[in-house]
Amino acid sequence: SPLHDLLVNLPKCEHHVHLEGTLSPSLLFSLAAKNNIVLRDPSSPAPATTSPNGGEEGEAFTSPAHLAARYANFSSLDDFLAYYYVGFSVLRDADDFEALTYEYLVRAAQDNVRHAEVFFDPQGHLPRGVSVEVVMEGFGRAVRRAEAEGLGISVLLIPCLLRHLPVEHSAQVFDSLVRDGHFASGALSGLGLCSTEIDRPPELYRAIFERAKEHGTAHAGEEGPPAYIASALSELSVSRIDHGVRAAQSAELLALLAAQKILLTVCPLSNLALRGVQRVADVPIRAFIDAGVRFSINSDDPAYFGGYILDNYCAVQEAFGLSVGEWEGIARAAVEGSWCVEGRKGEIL
Ligand code: ES4
Ligand code: ZN
Repeated sequence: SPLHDLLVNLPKCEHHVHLEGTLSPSLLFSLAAKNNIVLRDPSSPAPATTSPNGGEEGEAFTSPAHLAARYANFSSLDDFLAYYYVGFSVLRDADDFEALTYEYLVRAAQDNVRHAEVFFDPQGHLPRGVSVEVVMEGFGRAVRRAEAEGLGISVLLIPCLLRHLPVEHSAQVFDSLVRDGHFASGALSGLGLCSTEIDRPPELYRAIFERAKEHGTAHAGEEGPPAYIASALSELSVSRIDHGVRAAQSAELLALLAAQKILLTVCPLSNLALRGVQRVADVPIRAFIDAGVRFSINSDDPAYFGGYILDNYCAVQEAFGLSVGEWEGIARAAVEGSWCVEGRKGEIL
C-alpha cells in the first residue's frame, strides 16, 4: 500500500499488550524443555489407551508448529484463554521473564514502538509459586538491557486482575501489591482488568478500583455488551477502555467516550482471531473517527493472534484506507493517551 512506509515509520505507543501474550511458540517450547514441562492441549483429550489418566489429559504438543497451528483456529475469548494459561506453565523464574520481555522489546522496536505499557497477570503466576517480585525482576532486567542497547522504548508495567477468579482473590492480590509498595515505588503503574468478560460485569470490581489511586483501565466491550463499557466508566472511573469495540452499538455511548476523551485500546487482529468480528473491516474504526472517539491500535497477544503492532496498523489500512492526516491523528491520540510522564510525550512525536 502507498502508505506502508508511513505506517512503518510512525512512532508507536502500545497500550494493550499482555506480557504473557508475547510468548512465541518457539520460546514457549524452549522454556518448557528448560523447565521440564510437558505441554498438553487443553481441549483435546488424549486417547485412553495412551494416557495413564484414562484420557483425562490433553494430547501433548510436539512442536512449535503444532502449537501455532492450533492458535490459528480459536473459537472465542475463553477458547483462546485456555491456551494462553497453558503458556503460563513454562514461566518459572526471573530468567524466563527476562527472556520473554526482552524478546518482546526487540520485536516491538522493529515496529518503531517508542513507548509500551505492558499488562501482566499476577494471579496467573502465584499458583505455581511465582511471585510478582520474580516477574518484576525479570521484566526489569530486560528493560535495562534494552535501554543499554539503545532500543529507545520507554516501558510501564501494569498488573491486571483476572475476572474468571473470585473477586476476593483479586482484592487480596491487589492489597498485597499496595502493601508491598510496588505502586508507590513506580515499579507498577495503574490497574487493569481482563480475562473472561461475559457474566463478569465491571461493577463487581468497584471496591478495588476505588482504592487504585493511579490510572485504571478495563477490558470491556470485547465480547460483552456496551453496558459493560458504560459501567466500567461510571463504576470504576477508568480513563481507558481496552477493546471497547462494542461501543459502536450505542450512539449515546460513543458521544460519552468522545466527551470524556476516553482512549479505546483497539486490537483488530485479536478481534478477528477471537471471532468478535468476521473481518477487520467490521472493527468500527470509521465509526470511532466519525464520532470523535480516541483510540489506539495495539497487538494484545501478538504471539497468539498472528501479528504484532505494525501488522495491526497494516490490517486497519487495508480495510479502511485511512488518510495520512487520519494516521497522524491516531498516532497523536496514542501519545496523548499514554501514562508516561508528560516530558516523554514530547520526545515520542
Ligand atoms: C486477553 Cl484478548 C484478551 N481478552 C481478555 N483478557 C485477556 N488476557 C489476555 N488476552
Ligand atoms: Zn487484552
